[in-house]
Order: sequence, then structure tokens, then C-alpha cells
Amino acid sequence: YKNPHYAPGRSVNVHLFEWKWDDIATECENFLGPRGFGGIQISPPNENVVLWTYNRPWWERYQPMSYLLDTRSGDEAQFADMLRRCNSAGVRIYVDAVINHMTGEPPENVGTAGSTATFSQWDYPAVPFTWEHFNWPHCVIDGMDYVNDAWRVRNCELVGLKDLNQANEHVRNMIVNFMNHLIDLGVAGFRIDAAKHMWPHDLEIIYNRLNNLNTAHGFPANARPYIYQEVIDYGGEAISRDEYTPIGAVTEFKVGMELSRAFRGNNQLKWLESWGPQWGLLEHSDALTFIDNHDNERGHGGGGAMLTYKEPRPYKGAIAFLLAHPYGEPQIMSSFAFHDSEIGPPMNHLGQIISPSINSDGSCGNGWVCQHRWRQVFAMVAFRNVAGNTGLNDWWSNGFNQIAFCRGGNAFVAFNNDSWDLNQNLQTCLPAGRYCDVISGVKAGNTCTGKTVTVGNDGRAIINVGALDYDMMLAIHIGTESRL
Ligand code: ARE
Ligand code: CA
Repeated sequence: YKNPHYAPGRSVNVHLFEWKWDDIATECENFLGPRGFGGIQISPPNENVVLWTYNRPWWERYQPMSYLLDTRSGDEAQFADMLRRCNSAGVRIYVDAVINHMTGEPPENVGTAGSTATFSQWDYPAVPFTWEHFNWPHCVIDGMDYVNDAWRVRNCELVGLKDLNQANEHVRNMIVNFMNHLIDLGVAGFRIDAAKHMWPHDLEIIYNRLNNLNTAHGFPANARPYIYQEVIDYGGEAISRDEYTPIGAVTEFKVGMELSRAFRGNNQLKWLESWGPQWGLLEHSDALTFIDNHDNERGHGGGGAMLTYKEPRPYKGAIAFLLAHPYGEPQIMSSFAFHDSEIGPPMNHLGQIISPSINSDGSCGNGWVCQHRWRQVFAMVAFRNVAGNTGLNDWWSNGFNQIAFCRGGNAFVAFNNDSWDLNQNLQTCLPAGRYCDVISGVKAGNTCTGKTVTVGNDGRAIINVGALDYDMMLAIHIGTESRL
């Protein structure tokens, strides 16, 4: 369950938060496929309650009404078409699976597929679930439970969301049928929403009943779905991420916390020499890593002061480090712009999502941030693909906030988060030649619109990253985007 089954030569998952299936299919063909992205985390594809009372917030999608595949992102036919097109483009799809609970008791009770429920009776006829499929006695998690009561965190309601009993055979069957339907349609795996709130033993039984990935979509025979479980664990809670690593991968929230701290200038970059489990992080093969996610970029889920698109310079530095370093299975957030942390995606007066537009420079419009289309981000995806499974070597630091390292003999990156220039003769590990820095520009024919780096026969080169440069990093590699 810990292999994302990316197509060969690919890496990096991108969360296309609240995107429509048709738009994702087009993005796979036009951008993500050609640029070497490995996969996409999509928003929950199953029916959720419609909340006009709150002007259709993004979080209505975390309130399931049924497992019908019909949401603001599209219907089942569009979902299936997206899977065919993205898998053909070499890009995998991972579903955000909301299986801990159904809705709360919202003021409205019609779902995106038209289903209704009687919340006061725990009755969801479109699944169907009734009161006997939920955890009793009724209780709601309070803040202290996270510290000292694992049972309540798993058997009481998360923010009032009706808590399913995954020990119940009917509940297991409904969940397994839902997930197997998605696997058969071609998905490569799942983000398990609120995994902390379910018993690992019940989850293990559910995972073991999942089908192998669909070979008609290009997966190898006997491939198991990739499973990454959302467990927020900064330490000091009754429930540990370590309870979940035996059954699948786990979201490593400490990565965003530590890299945000460092790239904001509150911890020296030199310490990153030991980045990985020595920092108290999960083992490499257990960790899904990211800077920000859809919750903490807007102060939900406990927040955590993560860097987001609102602080672009240090944010891009942190993402570049995340992607350049071999540790973990990285995921990039791709957001819509917001001031109000509850507001939903760009939408018209009917509540329909407005598609991102693509500007002439390749960036997105219509209110979409599209971090994955920022040059500094997609260039580092290519960097990671070129680095492949090489290790980290030739670490250098100035003893403060200037660092550099190689990935085997394939790729080199340098960062400067000091208030003075980096201007050094460094070992790049690359073959002699001229390279285009993929951060400050792009290769255009035989020239480079950004910085050019000349590597000598000894692999060394003069590296310049000015304190006032637009970006704090420089990256070169042996791929075609960088070699002049
Ligand atoms: C909404 C309203 C609530 C209302 C509820 C029910 O905001 O006021 O009571 O509906 O009517 C998202 C939003 C929620 C939203 C929910 C349903 O963030 O605000 O509630 O959708 O619409 C904990 C969990 C973790 C969870 C975070 C948010 O452990 O799993 O809380 N994250 C996932 C998703 C969220 C989603 C849900 C779960 C629910 O990523 O987007 O909620 O499906 C410490 C603990 C953490 C804890 C954190 C916050 O850090 O360690 O475990 O996270 O505090 O309590
Ligand atoms: Ca639960």
C-alpha cells in the first residue's frame, strides 16, 4: 500500500483542490502529463450535502450524503473519462476518501446527486446507512480527547459529523464497494481522510478487501492501491502516526512545519544536512510529504503556520527543497485564491465551479492559483524526475543559511536564505558543460532566459544566488530543460 505506482520516470503528486473532472482531464493532457507529474489528489468524488446556507463552502465536500459519484466536480461519466485520459497521459489519480463519517446536522438536507437524509435518525437511504451503522453512545470529540483519550477520538464525532462504525460488517461492505468501484474505474489509490478517527484494525480489514489496480489502465498485475492516511501528529497526542504505518503510508505534517520554519528564516538551513528521520520524521517509505494542505493553508485542521502561496518567495524555496531532497513522497498544493477561509472555489450564481483559465504565460486565471504551473515548481518536478533514485551527495553549507547539494551526478541545487549574496565555487557533480538554471529562466533554443552556469571538467562551477534575487535558489540538471 506504500507504492504510488507512478508511471516510469515520474514523481510528485499535486492536489487539484476543487477542480472539475473535465478540467483535470484536460490538464493531464496539456500540462501534467508532458511535464512529468506523477499523480493528482482529487477532491472527494462522492455525493455531499449542498450548503447554500454557508454559500457553498469548500468543506461541504467533507460531508457525505452517499457514495454516488456526482458532485460539483462532475458526474460518474465525467469521472470515468478523466481516469481514462489521465492514465493515458501517464498521470495517476488518488481519491480523497471520506469514510469516517457522513454529514453533521446541517440546515439543509439535499445532496449534490439529489439524495436526502434524515439526520436526526442517522438515516442515509441512498447508501443505505441507518442508526445501527454508527457509533454509540453518541458523543462529540473535545479538544482534550486528542491529548488523552484515543477511544473518544475514534468513536465520537469529529466536529459533529455522524460517526460511522467501521467494525460493523455492513459499513465495511459499503465502504469497500465504494472504493472498489473507484479502483475498477482506474484510480491508483486513496488519501484516507480523518484516518486518526478510525481504528487501525478496522482500516486494515477494509484495505485488505480492496481490489488490485485495474490493469486495463496500465497498472502492473497484482498492484495494490497506494494508501496515504491523514493522521495529524506533531507529537504529544493519545494517537500516534506510528499506529498507522504498519497498514499504509501516512501524511507527515512535521515536514511542512519544519520547512516553513526554516525557509521563513526561523531555523538555519545548514541544519537540513540531516533532513529525514533524524528530525523525528517518519521513515522515508512511510511518508507523504508536503508544505501546506487544503486545511492548514486556510487555518483549518489546527493550522500550523505553514508557508502558503501568500508568501511566495519562501514558499517556493521550501517546495524546491521538498522536491530536490530524496526524502519522502512529495505532494504539491494547487489552490484557489481566498481571503475568507470558509469560501468555496470560484463559482457562478448557480454554485457551479468556474474553470481555471490559462493565461498566455501559462499561469492560471479566474481565481485559481495553480502552484503547479509556477515555473519554479514544475521545474523542480522535472529536477526530481531527472534525479531519479540517486541519493544525496556533496552537501555544502556556509554554516548559516546557504546550502547546496547534488543528486548523484544528475542534478545540483543551491539555496540562499541569508541576507548576503551566495557567490561560491561549488562542486555540482555534473558533466562539464553549460547549463541553464531552471529556476530563474527557461532554455530557449541554445540560450537561457535566466542564469547560465558553466561547469568545468572537475565538476565545479561558480554559483551565484544574490540575497535580493527574485528567487532564493538555483537548480541545474542533465535533463534537456537545463543542458545548453
Ligand atoms: C464543518 C464546520 C463545523 C461543523 C461541521 C459539521 O466547519 O463547524 O461542526 O462542518 O457540520 C472540513 C473542515 C471542517 C468542516 C468539515 C465538514 O475543516 O471545518 O466542518 O470539513 O464540512 C482534525 C482531524 C482531521 C481533520 C481536521 C479538520 O483529525 O482529520 O480536524 N481533517 C480532515 C480534512 C478536513 C475535513 C475533515 C477531516 C472532515 O482534511 O478538510 O474538515 O472530513 C489537532 C489534532 C488534529 C485535528 C486538529 C483540529 O491538531 O491533532 O487531529 O484535526 O487539532 O481539530
Ligand atoms: Ca470515527
